[in-house]
Amino acid sequence: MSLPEDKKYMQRAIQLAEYGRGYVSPNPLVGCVLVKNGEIIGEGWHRKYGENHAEVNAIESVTDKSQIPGCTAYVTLEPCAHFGNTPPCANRLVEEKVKKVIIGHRDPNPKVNGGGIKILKEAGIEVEVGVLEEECQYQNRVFLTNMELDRPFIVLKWAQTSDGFVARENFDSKWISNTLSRQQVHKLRSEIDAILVGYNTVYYDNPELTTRDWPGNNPVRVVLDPRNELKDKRLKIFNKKANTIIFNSSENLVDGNIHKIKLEDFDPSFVLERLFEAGIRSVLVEGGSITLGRWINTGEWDEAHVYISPVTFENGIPAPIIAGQGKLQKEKQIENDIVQFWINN
Ligand code: AOF
Ligand code: ZN
Repeated sequence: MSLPEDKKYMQRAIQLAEYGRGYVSPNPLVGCVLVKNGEIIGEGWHRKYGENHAEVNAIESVTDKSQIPGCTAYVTLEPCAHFGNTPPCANRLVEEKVKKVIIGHRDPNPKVNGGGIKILKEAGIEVEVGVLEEECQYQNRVFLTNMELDRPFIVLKWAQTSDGFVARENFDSKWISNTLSRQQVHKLRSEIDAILVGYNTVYYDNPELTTRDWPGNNPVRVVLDPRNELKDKRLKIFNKKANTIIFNSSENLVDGNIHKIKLEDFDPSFVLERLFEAGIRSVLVEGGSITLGRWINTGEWDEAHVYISPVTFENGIPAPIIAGQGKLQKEKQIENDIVQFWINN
């Protein structure tokens, strides 16, 4: 049974884990809090892929190490049991003589999958699993989707007018959402591994697809070019600011930051399979309406972020419709825009 106190410390661990978003992929977000006699003595989170796990950072944050034996560790994810980039966290918790470990959710990674819990229990450590489990799982929805479905997590995003258009008839889509909304999209880009768009979006909008309005890493830019039309090197997606993958039907080629991958079939499931093989764990599908429509038709999406502006176009390219597939989870106001967050049923 979890006590209100346990939830409080787990909530703090979730908050710490969140600082890793955008920096730890393909790893999960993990936070850890060490508590002794009702006081937090150490805190840590997994900061960057390849570096220390959350538990080790929490242990190392304790100034007086003699306080560690007998403490309780709150970890959002089951401590690992394997030698990967770092040694197993479960062993470290045993060595440090932690008395109790409270875990948010089990790690489905086949290298862990209960193994961490087993190590702790065999060493006589009290273990509790499932405190704020849903919250911890929601925070790690990208990692859990990767582990369970062997595919990237897919977020759809578009901006539409209040009368339901994503662009004018001439494909001009400028000035639908406001500046703050566009900044929010850059934040979203900084948290994701890749942004995917179709050829028309590159041709008509010439987007750079970077996170220039938000601190953080640029995602990989992915363009679908089934008719091999993408030639003009002045287009911004060819600049050196990020890597670009171009799926085409004629060649495989690596030229600096530009990777061309030949595909026979541009069905979303094949595209996703190749991206997953390339190490991409989350994809933001940003347009245009044909590409988004294709993803919606196959049902291959997890979340959709829809920016609705008060602007009206009266006619133009219609916005995708997901109401039949998705459930509206929440709505947020960004100045005069409304953002809807949908999740796939
Ligand atoms: C933990 N604490 O903070 C994280 C864990 O490649 P490595 O060595 O970093 O291992 C990555 C795997 O370890 C990852 O897939 C997941 O199963 C687990 N991540 N475990 O105890 C952490 N980030
Ligand atoms: Zn670990």
